[in-house]
Amino acid sequence: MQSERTVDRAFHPASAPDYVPRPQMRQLQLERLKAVVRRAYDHVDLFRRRLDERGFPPDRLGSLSDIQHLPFTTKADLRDTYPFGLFASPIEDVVRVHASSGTTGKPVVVAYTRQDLDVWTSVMVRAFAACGLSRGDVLQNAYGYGLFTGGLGAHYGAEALGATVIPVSGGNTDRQIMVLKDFRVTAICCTPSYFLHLIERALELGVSMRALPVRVGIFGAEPWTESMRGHIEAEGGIQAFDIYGLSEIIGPGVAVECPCHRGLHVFEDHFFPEVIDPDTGRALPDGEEGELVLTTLSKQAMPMIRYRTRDITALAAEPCGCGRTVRRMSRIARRSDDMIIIRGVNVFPSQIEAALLAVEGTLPHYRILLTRHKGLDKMEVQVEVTPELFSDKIGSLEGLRQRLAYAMERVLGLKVQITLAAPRSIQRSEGKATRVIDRRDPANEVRHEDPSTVSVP
Ligand code: DLL
Repeated sequence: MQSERTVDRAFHPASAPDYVPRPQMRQLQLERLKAVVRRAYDHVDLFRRRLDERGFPPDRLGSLSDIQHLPFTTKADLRDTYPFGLFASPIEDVVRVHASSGTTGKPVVVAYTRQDLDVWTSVMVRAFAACGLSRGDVLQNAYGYGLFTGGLGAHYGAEALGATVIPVSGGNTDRQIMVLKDFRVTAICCTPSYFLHLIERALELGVSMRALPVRVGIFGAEPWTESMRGHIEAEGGIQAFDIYGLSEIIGPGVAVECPCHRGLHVFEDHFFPEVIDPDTGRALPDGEEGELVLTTLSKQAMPMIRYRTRDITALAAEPCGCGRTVRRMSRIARRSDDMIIIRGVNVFPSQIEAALLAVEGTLPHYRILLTRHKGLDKMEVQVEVTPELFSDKIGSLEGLRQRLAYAMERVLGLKVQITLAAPRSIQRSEGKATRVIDRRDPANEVRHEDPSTVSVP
């Protein structure tokens, strides 16, 4: 309905598929699913072998629910076929390659045909339009340019939208602040942790982000919480939107929030979402939380059939106040593989972030340090405190420490050592933040960052 669409500041014609009636969308999805499975079967050994093993040739696909008969694809499959083994297009048709490198082993390589890049650009146009951007906006693109998909993905989308793009890339923080200030920037995209760093550095340079014309931030590539959004919006004087994506599927632009901020709309005409029980692989109904599985519906160079993302979410089909009909997924607060098991208790970093930020006096800069003493696991949470509190009497610091320890024990059911750190003492990230440092096995120190990350220069 047109009146509901006006919630968005800018409706871009490319956004039309976001509003199609559900039966029409499902019809389109089925047609595309059949075509993509056929393409994968005909051109990729791995998919052909797996479908043959299941006795499920592509022409048996009769309805969307038949998708559950298709085999899953995992990151291990990408590694095993490194670098080009899952390509469904000859190299002459591949016009771009990106890669996300892990801390160990070979990177995951992904490929795009000309048409794939056009699709990517179109979903990014829809993403930016959903965040209220339009022609006339000046976007500072501080996602890293390079093998990481963030920089170029956002770049072409914003240009196609008609916005003015500043391709500043990640890092060089003082220059970022100069650009923000001097180029009349109205929107910025980067990781949420890097935006926090920008706010803080700007203040040190005597620049208040709140006083600048920047009004929108489009943040993603790493998990962040509602509490973090509250902090970012208050300190940055902006409206913050969550954008989700992953290299294996396309890059940024799989899903994005609209101004209602009630979950992220998935661009379902190109990416078919399912949520499964990560232990059994069983599909879960809308509303239930589980692992997000995505199938690309239009990818040519590298189709992905039922890719297990490891990201935990739930799908919502109810109508959204913005008028979009495409389903929403809840924000990704955690991955199935970022769970820390400490003395038998399961802990997710997002629970720690939410508990920390709920206590007044802390800053959203923290690290989780895991060690082992005489066979017993220990968890230390280091968190920065506000400068006012830090220069205050020892008594108030001790009071804060106790409140934090109590909040942590209540949320996690676990005693946690709290260390209050001086403002600016915890290392800042320019791309994806590293929150967990696991020193339980010193010979094999593990940093719990997404293994698919690339460090953004
Ligand atoms: O991070 C693509 C991207 C770039 C998304 C810029 C958004 C903005 P990868 O490096 O392959 O791709 O990492 C993908 O990052 O599986 C999630 O675990 C995590 N992730 C991405 N966006 C979000 C988000 C890019 N909004 C992995 N919230 C994914 C939480 C996110 N986690």
